[in-house]
Amino acid sequence: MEYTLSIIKPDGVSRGLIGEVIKRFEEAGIRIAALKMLHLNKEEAEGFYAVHRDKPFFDSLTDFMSSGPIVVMVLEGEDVIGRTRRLIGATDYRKAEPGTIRADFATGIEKNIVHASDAPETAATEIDYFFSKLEISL
Ligand code: FUP
Repeated sequence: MEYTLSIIKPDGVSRGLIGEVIKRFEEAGIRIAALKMLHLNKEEAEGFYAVHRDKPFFDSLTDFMSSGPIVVMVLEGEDVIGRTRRLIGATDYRKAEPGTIRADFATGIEKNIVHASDAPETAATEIDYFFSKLEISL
């Protein structure tokens, strides 16, 4: 079984899309193994997106990610990393496949509703960033 981390970003939470995103995951047969809401401060958002530290969009991205509450989840399923990425769609919502979460709801490259890990190594690091072993129901 595979695990991944997904985040409903501040725009998804403030627009009332928590249920919609979770419904899409569950209807695809993906199991929620852990879930919580939190509000990152700027430093915590910078830590999460540390790989993007040198990118021109880093400051704006971490301002946005610390601008309001988010919902973080551990998702479980076979090939869940790839399946979740396909459900959310491309980073640039204008290039996202029709029917994906980002194609349906994103309003900008930054305000794209949801995050999901892109590979097994990043999934492990990102899950570890938010959850202790005790918080994940196996
Ligand atoms: P993704 O894995 O699809 O979330 O995309 P990336 O890891 O490449 O980017 C992380 C976040 O940075 C994206 F969700 C949105 C933001 N971003 C920008 O704001 N501008 C860009 O040009 C690229 C990404």
